[in-house]
Amino acid sequence: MHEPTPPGGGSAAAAAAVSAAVPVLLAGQDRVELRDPVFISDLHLCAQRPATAQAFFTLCARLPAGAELVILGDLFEYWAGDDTLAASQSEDDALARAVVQALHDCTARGTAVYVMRGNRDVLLGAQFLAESGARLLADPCIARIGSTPTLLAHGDAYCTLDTAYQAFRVQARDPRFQTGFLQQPLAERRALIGQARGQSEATKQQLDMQIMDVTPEAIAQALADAGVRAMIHGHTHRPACHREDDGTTRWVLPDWELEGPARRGGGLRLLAGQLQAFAL
Ligand SMILES: [Mn+2]
Repeated sequence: MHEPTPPGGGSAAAAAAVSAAVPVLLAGQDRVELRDPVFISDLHLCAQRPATAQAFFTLCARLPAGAELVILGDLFEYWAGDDTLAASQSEDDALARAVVQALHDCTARGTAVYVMRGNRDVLLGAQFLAESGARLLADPCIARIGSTPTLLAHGDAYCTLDTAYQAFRVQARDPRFQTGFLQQPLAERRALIGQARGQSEATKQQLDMQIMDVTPEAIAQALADAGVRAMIHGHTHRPACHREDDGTTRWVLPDWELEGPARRGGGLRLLAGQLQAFAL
């Protein structure tokens, strides 16, 4: 979905599916109270990464009742639409159902699940939320973690040096673009996303590493707009805790890759009132 896709001649059923896919967002600056949160992002789950998916299932199964699983985008490698959950044309369909089941098991046990859309799964919609029991977080939103108001974001909005990506980001979040895209048959959407991912990988290899990271100006502006001094985001795959001279703190979540020898993954959790990174 790198290029604009004209709306196809969708049937009434397709149009109904599209309207059902438009989620009810929490308001942009809703305050979410988190008491025992576990933050993760950028798992990039797909059938081709079974060990990573298994690590996610294991984490879900171990979360206690009363905890909150907070997923800050790119849970999935890609999301072609919620009709994935009723499809059987790809191994990724079954994986998607298993992920939704794992999230549902969490919510059924009393572990709240919050999901923010990332750039890869920006089309996560109402059916995904209904079947998983997850609540959708706006990007960005403010969470009160213990007593600290903290800005939560996926992070891609702050990579402002990548102007081509920012133009695409605006388009990918345009409801009219999404509606047109979702009216295409699922197989065509998959093909279009596959093409876009191929282009994206090729482009990334040519981009300066600095362009792929957030800019300090964008982060400072986001914190000022929100009126907070702490934030958590993912997307850049550069896990860190940046404690700045101005007293602000910015946590960056790791991506997950558990297939090869270079295993990595983990997140952030609250221990004794302090955020702490954990590795898998
Ligand atoms: Mn991302």
